[in-house]
Amino acid sequence: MKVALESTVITHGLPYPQNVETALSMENIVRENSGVPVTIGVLAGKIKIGMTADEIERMAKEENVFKAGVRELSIMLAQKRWASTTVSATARLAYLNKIHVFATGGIGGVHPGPWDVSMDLMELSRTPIVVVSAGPKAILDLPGTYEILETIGVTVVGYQVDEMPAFYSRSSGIGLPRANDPAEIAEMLMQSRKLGLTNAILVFNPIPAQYEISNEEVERWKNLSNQDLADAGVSGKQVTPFLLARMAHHSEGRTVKSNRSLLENNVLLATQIGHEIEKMTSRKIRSI
Ligand code: PSU
Ligand code: MN
Repeated sequence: MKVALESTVITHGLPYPQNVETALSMENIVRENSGVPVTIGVLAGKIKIGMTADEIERMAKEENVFKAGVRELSIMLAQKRWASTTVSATARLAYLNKIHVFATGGIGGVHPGPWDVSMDLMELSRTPIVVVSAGPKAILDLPGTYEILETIGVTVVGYQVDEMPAFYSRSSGIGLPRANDPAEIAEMLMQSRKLGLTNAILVFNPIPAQYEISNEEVERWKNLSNQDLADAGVSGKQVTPFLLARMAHHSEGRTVKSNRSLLENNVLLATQIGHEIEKMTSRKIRSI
């Protein structure tokens, strides 16, 4: 049973060497729970479904790896480039490779201010797999992101919670439907596919309580980071990596520790869901 993992969190989400440590630790969690980790990336124009530890390390160290969303994959392949894959690109590649479940940290979404909406959202509306995340990234407009998920028909559930988690913190004040266990989530995917729907089942899994950061602290670092963003004049696809790096700076590394913890927590849940999906799909094949 395979669990997909993305590579942009390695190249653009976490600093070196915590990025390599986290990526390898995520892979180990899948293995310890009887799954096969599949970290996805593009190496010199070749899609790699299951990077080796050496490839992960090389990508983590490299300065100029391109951050590829699904719309940039064709460019990377045609130009034989090195690229890490975001949630949108990883979800698509996982689905094409018959992988049903994918764990990440935070999904992209709606940025406050001038129009900037992640292609993660669009992709989640047309790729029928389970995606486990700790909420939209804290730097985003959370109510706006939740509303767009509704508009484009993405199934969103909270894992054993009734409130949307907010990445570094467990609460956002935004209510959402609750999922009770991994089998129930697997069943949602089965039912959704039976209905002929194309959307992902997006599972928001709150960060473990001991790594939670209060909304007040996050807000303070976010304001400082947004000021840095305005001063630096950064825009486009650099916005998210820039803000995550500034959050790490202002929090003196606390956001990095929390980010690692929520990623590991999501991988564990994704692996459990993956086993349930496998049981259901193998039952179906036997009964035909
Ligand atoms: N989750 C994290 N850190 C990250 C990301 C997710 O904990 O860096 C990455 C994902 O790859 C996601 C991307 O798809 O950030 C979103 O970028 P943008 O807002 O530019 O679409
Ligand atoms: Mn963007």
